[in-house]
Amino acid sequence: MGHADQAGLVAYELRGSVAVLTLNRPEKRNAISDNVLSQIDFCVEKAGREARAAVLCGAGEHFCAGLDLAEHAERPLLEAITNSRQWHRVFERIERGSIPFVAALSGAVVGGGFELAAAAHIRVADETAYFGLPEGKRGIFVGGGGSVRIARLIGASRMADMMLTGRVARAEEIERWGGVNYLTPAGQATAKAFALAEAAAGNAPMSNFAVINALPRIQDMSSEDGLFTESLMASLTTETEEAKMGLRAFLEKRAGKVAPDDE
Ligand code: 1HE
Repeated sequence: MGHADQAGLVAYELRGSVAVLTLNRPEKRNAISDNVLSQIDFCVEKAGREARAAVLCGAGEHFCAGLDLAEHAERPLLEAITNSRQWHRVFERIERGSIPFVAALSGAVVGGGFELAAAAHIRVADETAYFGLPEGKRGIFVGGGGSVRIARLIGASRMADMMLTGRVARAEEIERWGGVNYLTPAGQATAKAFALAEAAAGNAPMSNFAVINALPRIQDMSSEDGLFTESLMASLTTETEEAKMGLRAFLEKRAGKVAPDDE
């Protein structure tokens, strides 16, 4: 099926330099079917070409109910593996692309929906958000990168608890565990995520690229290799025109100072 046939499953809008991607299947709680996944891929690629940051959110009350279970029930073994690998490829494009993604979370952030959120660089949850990993209850395992990304965010032990017992964590709990970066009142996650994306969009693209691509890889290196890689990245970013302008602007007192937020 061509992308045009699936248009609408993920809404795409470019607002200034920020792309807003909205999972748009509220009647199925934004469950991720093959077509939704391929639309996410298409929109992520488009955002990478024309935006400097992106917001990922869901239409309706729920961010995402995870994998489309109706479709998955029909899948033979080998297809289940290749399908999981496809999720990995698409989420990898979010996590290791060149622009930052901010996820705005409300209602159900469940299974593959949590895995998708974990591939973003910053997560904002409103107070209605709840997080579950019901794979155990469904007789399956995470397949969208959760065992790596969610385990790193909240810890493998907390993730195991959620999967083994069906524990559903509220937004404040997940924030305490490191799974989300910001909490907002109900209905305000997308506005907050957009403001954060706009702030990130104002950075030098090379700096954002380094944060997205070097920082997480350095976590997988030895300290020695990490520090060496950091020096290489630091020298590379310093060579960019943006760095020269940014440093000069501060020294000539044209740039903003560092100050704590008002909130
Ligand atoms: C779905 C899905 C889905 C809803 N696949 N169709 N994910 C889950 O195990 C979560 C399953 N869903 C739920 O627990 C609930 O639907 C919610 C808590 C998310 C929302 O509840 P509610 O009361 O607002 O909605 P609902 O009435 O349960 O669902 C509305 C419709 O969406 C209904 O279809 P309808 O045709 O009867 O109207 C549901 O069947 C449909 N729906 N969720 C398919 N997930 C890469 S591996 C990842 C592994 C996983 O993600 S496992 C976790 C899967």
